[in-house]
Amino acid sequence: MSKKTISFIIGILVIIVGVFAFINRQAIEDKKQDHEKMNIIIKKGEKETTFSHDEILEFGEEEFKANLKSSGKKAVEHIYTGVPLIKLLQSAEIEMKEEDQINVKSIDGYTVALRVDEVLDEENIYLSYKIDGELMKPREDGGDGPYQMIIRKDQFSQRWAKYVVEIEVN
Ligand SMILES: Nc1nc2c(c(=O)[nH]1)N[C@H]1C(S)=C(S)[C@@H](COP(=O)(O)O)O[C@H]1N2
Ligand SMILES: [Mo]
Repeated sequence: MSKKTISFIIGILVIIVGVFAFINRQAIEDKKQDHEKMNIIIKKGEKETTFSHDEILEFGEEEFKANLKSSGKKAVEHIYTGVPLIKLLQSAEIEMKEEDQINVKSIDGYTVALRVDEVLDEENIYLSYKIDGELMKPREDGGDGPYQMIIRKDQFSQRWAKYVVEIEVN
């Protein structure tokens, strides 16, 4: 291969990597903005629905008690305010089969997988935005919000995703 050909190939590779980096950065930036605007995105395949905080409130908020277990600490009971997660999926007209998986994605890349039967239980899985009557602070301000997924029937909070931005069904 001539030097020219090699330079050409390297040039093309640099461009490809650059384009991917750009697309990736754009996707991260979009997610950050949704996080700041208190939006939640529901996704299945090509279909994407964005809910604002006001739209989420219309699903009817509920208050409930749940035990928060932080790592290295004893569980502490708190009062949470939120809406059942299933309401968002229903409103976005997401069809689910028994074997589907619901991936709850957070701004820090954390992902929690839920089964369809768990999500169908309205008294179990909530998209929560208040703790003890106060709006949850976003991650930048040292909070667990603006949204945290509360799984009431799960005593370990490992799956209680903090800073939730997107729910993807597949
Ligand atoms: N987005 C996000 N959610 C998360 C985590 C995380 O790293 N990122 N950690 C989980 C774990 S392992 C625990 S124990 C609980 C409580 O975390 P804390 O101890 O930082 O309060 O949050 C869960 N939710
Ligand atoms: Mo944990």
